[in-house]
Amino acid sequence: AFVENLLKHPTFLNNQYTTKFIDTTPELFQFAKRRDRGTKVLTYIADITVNGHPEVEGRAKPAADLKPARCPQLRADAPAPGTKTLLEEKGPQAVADWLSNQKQLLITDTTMRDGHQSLLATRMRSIDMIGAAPAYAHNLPQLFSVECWGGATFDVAYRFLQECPWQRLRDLRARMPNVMTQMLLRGANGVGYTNYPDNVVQFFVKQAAETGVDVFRVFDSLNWVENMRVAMDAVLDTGRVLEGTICYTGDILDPDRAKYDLKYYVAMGQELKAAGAHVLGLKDMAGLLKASAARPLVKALKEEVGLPIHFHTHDTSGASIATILAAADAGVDVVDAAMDSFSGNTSQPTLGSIVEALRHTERDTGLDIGAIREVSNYFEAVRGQYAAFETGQQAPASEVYLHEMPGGQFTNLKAQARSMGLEERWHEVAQTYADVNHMFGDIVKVTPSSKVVGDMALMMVSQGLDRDQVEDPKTDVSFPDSVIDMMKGNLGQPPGGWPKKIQKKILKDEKAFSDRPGLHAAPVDIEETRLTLQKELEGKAVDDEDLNGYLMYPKVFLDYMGRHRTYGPVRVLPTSTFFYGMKPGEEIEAEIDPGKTLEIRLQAIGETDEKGEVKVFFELNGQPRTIRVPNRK
Ligand code: BTN
Ligand code: 3PY
Ligand code: ZN
Repeated sequence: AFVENLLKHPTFLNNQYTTKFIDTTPELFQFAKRRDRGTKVLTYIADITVNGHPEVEGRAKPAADLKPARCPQLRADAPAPGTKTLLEEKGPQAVADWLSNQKQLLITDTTMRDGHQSLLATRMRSIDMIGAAPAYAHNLPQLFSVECWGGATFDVAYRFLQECPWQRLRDLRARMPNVMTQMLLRGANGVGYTNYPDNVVQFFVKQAAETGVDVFRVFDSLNWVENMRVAMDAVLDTGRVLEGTICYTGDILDPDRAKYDLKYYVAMGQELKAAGAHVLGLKDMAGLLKASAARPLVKALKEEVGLPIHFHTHDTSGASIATILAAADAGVDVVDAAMDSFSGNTSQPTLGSIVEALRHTERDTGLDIGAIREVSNYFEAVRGQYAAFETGQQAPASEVYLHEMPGGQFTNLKAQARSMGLEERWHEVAQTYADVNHMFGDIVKVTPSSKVVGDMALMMVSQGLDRDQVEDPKTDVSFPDSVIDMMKGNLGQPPGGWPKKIQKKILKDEKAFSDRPGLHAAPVDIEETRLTLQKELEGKAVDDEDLNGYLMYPKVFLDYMGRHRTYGPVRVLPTSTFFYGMKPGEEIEAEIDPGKTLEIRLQAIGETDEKGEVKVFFELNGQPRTIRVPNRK
C-alpha cells in the first residue's frame, strides 16, 4: 500500500519530489504512530502561549497598533528576464562581461541578509522574506542580485529561529526565478566562526550552489588570499559567479595607516583576479570608506585590476550615500543597498534614495521607485514585529571611525555587552575595541576576526584592564580562548604577521604556525559522518543539506533537529505567533504544505493542574484539540 500511495501521490506524479519528499509528504511515511505535524505545531503554540519565548522575554514589544504586513502587489504578469536568466543561458563570465558594459549603476538588495543581520541581530524569519520574494522577481527584475543567504543567517536560522536555512534558500530561489541570489561566504570559515577542513568547505559550496546560490561573495577575515583559494576554486567548479572580495579597513588617505594603502588594495585585487574571480568585491564592512577615498580607490581598482567592481558598505557614519555617489562617479559597477525601511545606521545605505539620487543621470539605475516603496512598506510592517531585537544604533555616529566595528557585529556585540552588564559602558567598549585592534597589529576586523577583537575588548572592560596592563609582561592576564586560537594562526595570517611580543605573552610556550590552517586539518570522512548523524537521528535518512548543517554546526544542528521532532515545522507560523503565541479567540492560518493550510483557533487556556500542566484548547481545521504543556513560569 505504501508504494501504491507513493506512486499515486501528486507530488510524485508531477515529478516534483526531491530529497525533501519525506518532509513535505510525511503522511506517506508515517508507519509507526507518531504525532502529526499539526499536533506538533499546536504544542509549540501552546508552550509559547503559556511560557513565553525566552528570546523576547523582557524586551520591547511590537506596537499594539502595528499594521499587518501586506505583500506587495505584482506589477507584471510574469518575471522579466534578469541576471539569473543570463547566468543560466551564458554562464558567469558572460554575467561579468555584461556587467562591465552597463552604463547604469546596478544594485544588490541586502534586506534579507545584511539588512536584518545589521539591524535585528539576524532574526528575520523566512516567512517574512517569502512574502516579498515574488515582488522582487516581478517588479524589480533589473536588480543585479538579492543577497539573502550566508553570513550569520545560517546558524541563526537553526539556533534561534527553529528553521532550516536550506529550506529558506530553496523557497526564495523558487520565487525569484529571474534574479540572481547572492550569499556571503567567509572563505575557509564557511558560514561559521572557525576554520573548516578543505573538503567541508568544498562540500558546502557545492550544496549551496545546488540549492540555489548564484553569486558567492568570498572573503577572508584577515584579507589573506591564500586562505580563500579552496572556497574560490569550489565556487568556480559550480559554474556560478565568483565575487573574490577585498575587505576594506583603515583609510587610504591617512599616512599613519600606511599598512592598508592604495597599493595594498590594488595588489590584493590583482591576486583575486589571478585566482579566477569574475567580479571584484569591495567589502567595507564597517563603513569606513569615505567619499574622498572612494574616488581614487575605485578608479585605481578599475584601471589596474580590470574586473567589474561590486561595492558593499554600511551607513553607520551616516555618510555612506556620499561614498556611494563618489564610487558611482568613479565607475563602480554594482553597489549594495537595503530597502529603505531596513537601511541606514549599521545597515546598508538606503536603496530608494540611491535610485532617486541617480535618476536623470548617466548612471540612472532603471529601478521602479514605486515598486521599491511598496516593498519597503511591506518590510516596514515586518520590522515592527521584531521590536524585541532592535538593539542597534539610534543615530549615525562618527565614532565608527574610532572603533571600526563591522555593522553586522554591532548589534551582536551590544547585546553581549548588555548580557555582561556593560551596556552603560558602551563607549568604553568602543574605545577598547580600537585599542585591541592596534595591540593586535591593526588587522582587518570582520567575522570571525572581529569577534575575537570583541571578545578581548569585553574581557578588558569587564576586568578593568587597559592596553598597557595587558601588554605588560608582569601583569597576569587570562586571555579568551578565541584570542589564543587566533594568535596560534588558526584564522590565518594578517599582512606582516602577528606582533611578536603580544603573541608570545598570549601563547606562553605554545607554538604558532604561519601556514594555511586548512593544511593542518585532516579531511572529514563525509560518508562516515553521514552514518554517525543518521544514528544520532534514530535512523532517519540524512541528505546532503542536513549533513552540511551538521558539519558546520554539529551541536546547533542536533538541537534544532531535537526541537523539530517535538514542535514540527514552526517556520510556517506567523511571526507574532512564533514569538508571542496566541490569545483566546484568536485565529491564524498556516500553510503547512503548498495548498494545504492549517486553520488554528485558540479557544481557551485552562488552569495549571496539580502536575504543573496547563491544558490549552484549540480548534484545528474546525476540530477541537486539547494540548497539555508544562507551566514553567
Ligand atoms: C522548520 O524549518 O522548522 C520546518 C521545516 C523542516 C524541514 C525539515 S528539517 C530537516 C530537513 N532539512 C530540510 O531542509 N528540510 C527538512
Ligand atoms: C558576516 O560575516 O556575517 C558579515 O556580515 C561580515 O561583514
Ligand atoms: Zn556588511
